[in-house]
Amino acid sequence: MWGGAVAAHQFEGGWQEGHKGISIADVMTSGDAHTERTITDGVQPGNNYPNHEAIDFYHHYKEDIKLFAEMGFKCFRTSIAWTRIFPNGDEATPNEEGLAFYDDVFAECKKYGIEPIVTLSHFEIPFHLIQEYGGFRNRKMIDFFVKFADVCFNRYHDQVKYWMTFNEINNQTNYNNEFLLYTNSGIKVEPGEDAEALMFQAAHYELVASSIAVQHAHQIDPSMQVGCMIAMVPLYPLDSKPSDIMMAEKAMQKRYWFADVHAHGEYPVFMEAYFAKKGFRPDITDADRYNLAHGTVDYIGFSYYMSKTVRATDDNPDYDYEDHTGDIQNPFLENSEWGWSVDPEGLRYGMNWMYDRYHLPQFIVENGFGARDTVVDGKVHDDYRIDYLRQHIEQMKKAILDDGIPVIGYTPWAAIDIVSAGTGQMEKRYGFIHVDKDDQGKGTMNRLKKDSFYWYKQVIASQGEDL
Ligand code: P53
Repeated sequence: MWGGAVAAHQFEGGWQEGHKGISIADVMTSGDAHTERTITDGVQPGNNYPNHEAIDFYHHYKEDIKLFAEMGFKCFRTSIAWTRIFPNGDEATPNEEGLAFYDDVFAECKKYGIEPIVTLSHFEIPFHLIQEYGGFRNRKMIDFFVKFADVCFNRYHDQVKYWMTFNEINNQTNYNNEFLLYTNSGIKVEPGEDAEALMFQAAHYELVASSIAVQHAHQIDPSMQVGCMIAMVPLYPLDSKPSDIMMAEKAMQKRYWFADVHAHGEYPVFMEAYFAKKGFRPDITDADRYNLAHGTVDYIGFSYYMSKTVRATDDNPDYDYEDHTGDIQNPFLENSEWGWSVDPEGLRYGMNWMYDRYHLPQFIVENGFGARDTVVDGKVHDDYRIDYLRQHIEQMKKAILDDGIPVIGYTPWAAIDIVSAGTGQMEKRYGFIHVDKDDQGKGTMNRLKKDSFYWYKQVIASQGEDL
């Protein structure tokens, strides 16, 4: 299935429409390539919160879905904003206006034969659950998430067959990055706290919540397929030096054990050994282990943008992987303005690596190139984006045809220009459709087809033959 992807908080806007509650995305200001987004204590006056309005899909959804249909989309990946369904997260009953909005969106997709693909939690935890319960540092979050998932499965199982539980659950491997721990788990680290220990506990609760949701989905409607969602950023050794090879192996384990639990239903031995070595005693019960074993995922959903490179150093004899360990420039690759390497072959490598390990169908639910675009005479000549996507589709074809990997679909990021998750910018653009809005929030919001729109239309029409 060819299509495109977005996430609710990055494109819907309408942050207070239909009794929607405040989400963690609503308290993040705008940054840029060199400035981190700030997480404020609630919505404070005087700040620029780019997700509040985003590209206002909330009021443009008919026009936008029509454009997706014109490109020939067979599927469309979005998320359900948790705060439209449970504005605070801990209500007894869901918000009917929020549910009705997605009825309309999915019906509009179906009108054109577009299959909706849905992520349940895509950096959109209700802010109230952070304030009241501390986010995923609290076991109660399992129940809140499962309740949200159940409501969505029951309501939409006739419209939505493919689901994912937690978007890029493994981003928080870089637990020292404030943004990544907050968007995955809703955790702000207090002075004196051990961020790594908090991360492992939160991730455990998320993995258990995911495994319960998988079991419920299968009970509610066995035709539903539930996947995990992993950020596949392969970690290469800088050199053929054996210690660099070992560093890369340990780094891959540390970044992908989340998928091991999702797919195999148990913690890999290296993680149990690491907990023992570090003295971490995560709250893991027998019931948790039962659920993990009985709620394994149906497919591996993943994003792919870039690879990173690691090397062994004397001050890290145990090969512990942390954020900075993967910041070495690969001498064979070039980077985007935002420092993301461009590595098409890494997609095929990551797909092979995961297929060897999980033997599950794969769904490439994000892949794309963030770049500045310029509009000249009503046109956007984004050949750099076309080049990026063409090279990645060529590698996907090799993975399917030469390596035999089953692939459910390909939904590049993004169907349309939206707010960047990492920087909050509009001008880090990914879409096939240009939206007239800048980083200051100014613009007409007009939609304009880029060159890549026409190119991707022809790719879909030719089933990937005409690249
Ligand atoms: P932006 C880090 C590494 C890889 C993908 O990212 C990431 C991140 C977090 O920024 O995010 C995913 O907008 C994510 C999307 C996001 C997209 O990649 O920062 O699932 O929500 O928009 C692109 O350039």
